[in-house]
Amino acid sequence: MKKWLLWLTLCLVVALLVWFSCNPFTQKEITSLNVLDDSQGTRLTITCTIEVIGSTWDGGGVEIVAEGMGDGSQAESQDPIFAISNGTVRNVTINPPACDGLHFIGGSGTISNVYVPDIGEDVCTVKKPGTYTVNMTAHEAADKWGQINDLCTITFTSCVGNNMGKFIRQNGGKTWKCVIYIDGATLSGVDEAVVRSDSTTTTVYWRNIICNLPQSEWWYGNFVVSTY
Ligand code: ADA
Ligand code: CA
Ligand code: CA
Repeated sequence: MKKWLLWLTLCLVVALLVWFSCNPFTQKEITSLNVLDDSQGTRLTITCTIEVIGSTWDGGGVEIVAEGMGDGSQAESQDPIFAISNGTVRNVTINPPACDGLHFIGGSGTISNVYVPDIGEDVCTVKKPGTYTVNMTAHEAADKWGQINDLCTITFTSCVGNNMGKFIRQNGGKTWKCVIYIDGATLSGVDEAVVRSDSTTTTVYWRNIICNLPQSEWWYGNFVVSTY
């Protein structure tokens, strides 16, 4: 056989091999980022706190699963799923383990349309002074739903929760004033109180609360309570 024919055959074989390995028609489409798992981009696995600083984090209905951030028990050392300062978190489900929930870390902050089917240590905490708004459905708090550890004006609007010790707790033994608005809450399976505080200057304004407890047991402490 002629040499040039051999070369031609060889080139043809190489060309066919290249074609079959790189053919754009057989290539798989890249459908998701590597932070998403394979359930059609509806699940987001995280391994550290999402810090929302001066921005809006809109999950668009995504479900978060936290790995290595806590076990959702009553251990106090778990990481929050979100830390918010001058920002908004909305439209997200936080699946178990919900660890230490969402933290407000200063300035202003909003939680809107967030769903937590199984609360971890607690579900939202004021860590630093600020003005905050919470609209969330969250169930199964072993003890506290919301925790207030620093000065704030905080509004809970259309919140829903089933099974908890108390809905809101100002940190034990603290006597500084915080201002709490409850603008609609549907609470069932509450064991202890809607709000518990050891401060006499803290003020709770409320309207449209539905709760399994008799109203005489809603407020645990000697703080100021008023409808609005
Ligand atoms: C408990 C604990 C506080 C704080 C709080 C929280 O009340 O005593 O120090 O950690 O929980 O923020 O969960
Ligand atoms: Ca706690
Ligand atoms: Ca906590």
